[in-house]
Amino acid sequence: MKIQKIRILTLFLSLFLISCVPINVDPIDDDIEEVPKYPNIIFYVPVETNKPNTDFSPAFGGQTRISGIRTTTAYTTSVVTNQLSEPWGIDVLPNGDFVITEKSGNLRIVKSDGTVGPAIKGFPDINAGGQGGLLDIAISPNFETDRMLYFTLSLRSSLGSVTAVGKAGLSTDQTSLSNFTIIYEATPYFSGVGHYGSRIVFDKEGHLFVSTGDRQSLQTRENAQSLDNGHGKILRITTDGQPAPDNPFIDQADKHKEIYAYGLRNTQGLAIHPLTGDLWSNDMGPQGGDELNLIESSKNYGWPIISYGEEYTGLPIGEGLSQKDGMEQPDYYWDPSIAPSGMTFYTSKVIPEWENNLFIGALRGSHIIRLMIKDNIVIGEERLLSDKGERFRDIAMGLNGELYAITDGGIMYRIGK
Ligand SMILES: [Ca+2]
Repeated sequence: MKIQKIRILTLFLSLFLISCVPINVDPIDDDIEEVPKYPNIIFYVPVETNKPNTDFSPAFGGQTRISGIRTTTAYTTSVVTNQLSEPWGIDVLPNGDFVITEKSGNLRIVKSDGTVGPAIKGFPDINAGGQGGLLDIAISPNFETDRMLYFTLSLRSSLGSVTAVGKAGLSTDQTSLSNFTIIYEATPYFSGVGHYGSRIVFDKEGHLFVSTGDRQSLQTRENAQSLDNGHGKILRITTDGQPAPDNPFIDQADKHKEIYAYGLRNTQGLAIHPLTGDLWSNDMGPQGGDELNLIESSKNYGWPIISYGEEYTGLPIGEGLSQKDGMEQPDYYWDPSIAPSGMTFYTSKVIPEWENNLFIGALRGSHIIRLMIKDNIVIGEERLLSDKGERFRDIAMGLNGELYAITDGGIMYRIGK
């Protein structure tokens, strides 16, 4: 009895003392989440705290709002230049200089000290209205010998506009382009000026993956599901614009042989996984339902039949389905939308915890997403540079283990040690 009284008194005394003494606990500790499978990684509550637009249930645990992660290695962020005009695509030359496209139709060479070169012209009739313009850029894997650059752009004709792929040689003094040639057009042309895609990356065989969009119209949206057109697709072409010889529909006369995968809405992010060689992509959902997809040959990614988003009016997309047999589930999705754009895997060991993580520029979200992916499963999400208020359009890794990101506001950031 006496012991119990003492215990109760001690408890009250402790509570009294705790309430008097300022609690010196890092508030972050309150956010820690236990993930037994990865005991060596510190996880936090999910970074997304806003209310979702939809009430879909994910198809599997961790498909959305995964645990948060936080970079512990010290890194700095600096502005390389703020003198760009609507930059869209960035890639890194073997000499460490950056090639950056500007939507209005300029190519710029930017040096790591922030020197911005003059506008390099030489492109054909670009439709730079709406979401169109000079879009992405990829450097030839053999650049040191062939000097070739590959571009996506919205090409204009009397029929409307189309996502197209072109190539040109960069002069050795890096001031001009030669022999710009269109090698592929994702037909049909359409009068609208939205949802062109479009990213372009080389695969490990030296072929080009190109993403296109559904052209942002109810009239063209269904094109993403049919294989007789180039809208809403991942295409795989040779550097001459021919279908890659082992493409899945190469022997089917009624289909576009350039198609590698389909059922996409507006893919503005493509990246090759450094270890597996797999193609990863993101896709802008409507209201909610932005996706991350591991792209496999011949697969249907569901748009506009399945989606974790809704129309901007709040009405369902089609029958309001998020899952259907024969259609791929996103490996990860965001609701509300962050509007994912250009992305890259971090392949350096300079910031060890970033190695093989995926970094994605977010437009609407105004941050850079870092995803930790293990065995093709997203296990953690972090948001970087959210204090900048910028729309991050594309991101690339420099030669010394830094990341470089460009924004719609014309800024190029360096993020690294
Ligand atoms: Ca999908």
